[in-house]
Amino acid sequence: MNEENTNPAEGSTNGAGPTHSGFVALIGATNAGKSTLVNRLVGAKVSIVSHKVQTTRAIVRGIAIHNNAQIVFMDTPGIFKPRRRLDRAMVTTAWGGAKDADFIMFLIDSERGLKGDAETILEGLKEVHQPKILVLNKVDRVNPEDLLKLTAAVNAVVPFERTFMISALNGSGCDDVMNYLAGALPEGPWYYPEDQISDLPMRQLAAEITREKLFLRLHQELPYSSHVETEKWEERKDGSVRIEQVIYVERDSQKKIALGKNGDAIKAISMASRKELSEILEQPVHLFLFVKVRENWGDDPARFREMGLDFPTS
Ligand SMILES: Nc1nc2c(ncn2[C@@H]2O[C@H](COP(=O)(O)OP(=O)(O)OP(=O)(O)O)[C@@H](O)[C@H]2O)c(=O)[nH]1
Ligand SMILES: [Mg+2]
Repeated sequence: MNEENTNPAEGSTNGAGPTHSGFVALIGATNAGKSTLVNRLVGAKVSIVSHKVQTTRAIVRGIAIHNNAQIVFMDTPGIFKPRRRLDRAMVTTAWGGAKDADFIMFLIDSERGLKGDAETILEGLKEVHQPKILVLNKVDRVNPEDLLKLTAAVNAVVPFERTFMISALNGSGCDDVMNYLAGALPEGPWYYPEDQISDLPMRQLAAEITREKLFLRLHQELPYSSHVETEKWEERKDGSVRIEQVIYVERDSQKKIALGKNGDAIKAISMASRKELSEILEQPVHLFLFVKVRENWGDDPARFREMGLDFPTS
């Protein structure tokens, strides 16, 4: 945080014209690459990514500055057909994010096209009245002709202001998106100090990083019934930090999976998480992971609050 600059709009652009700012919600099916794109546009990891579906659970704001504009990207959970209570909370949150935004970015995995959830979301977007842009992602995986067909098919249902073809993974086309948004967002003061890139408290980002490693390591075995919380954060005199986290699972059998044979899984998860955390924090990290069973945490309102989600009552 820049303590001296209490009014974020002041002095931020070196006098080069008025400032612009606004919120841009990324909406799309799960696994479309929304979090990858937010990290790319912000230029730092603010939201976790995995090859599994339903990685993002709550709205994460990633903040980028481009030209005179401060663009606040709202990474939302992917939209899909909800089954469990947690699913419903995630999907409601994603649509809620769209309502709060100045701009909507609808992200499609070009390889999948409108198959499955993307088509349902597109229908839902008819009712959303903010300006919308279409972003066809993963163009590194498809041939250009298919992209033109997809562009036409999507715009025939909902007309978008613009269509962009990008790869969030290798960055192609991403500058065009930034240039467009920076010019299109309304004039106004910046919402955050210029050196802030996320609104997620460090404790929560640290929990998310561990959850990402858990997802990556236990992709087949561990279902979505896991949740990570940071319980202790202790800065030490020698400049290092001691972090204690708990991985909550719903059943004893899941605890065994999270620990792995001879503790192999938890060790690997801990090592990967510690490595990334010490890079982000730029200080040595001592990470202690514990696995606990908390039956039906997926029905516990307190856990939802901790994740930044509203608790659906039905
Ligand atoms: N080939 C390719 N893969 C990509 C691209 N963008 C994202 N991916 C991959 O797609 C997978 C899903 O990415 P995420 O960013 O987690 O997707 P998401 O839309 O945030 O998913 P949820 O949070 O589950 O809704 C990851 O394995 C990414 O590496 C891209 O441009 N090209
Ligand atoms: Mg995500």
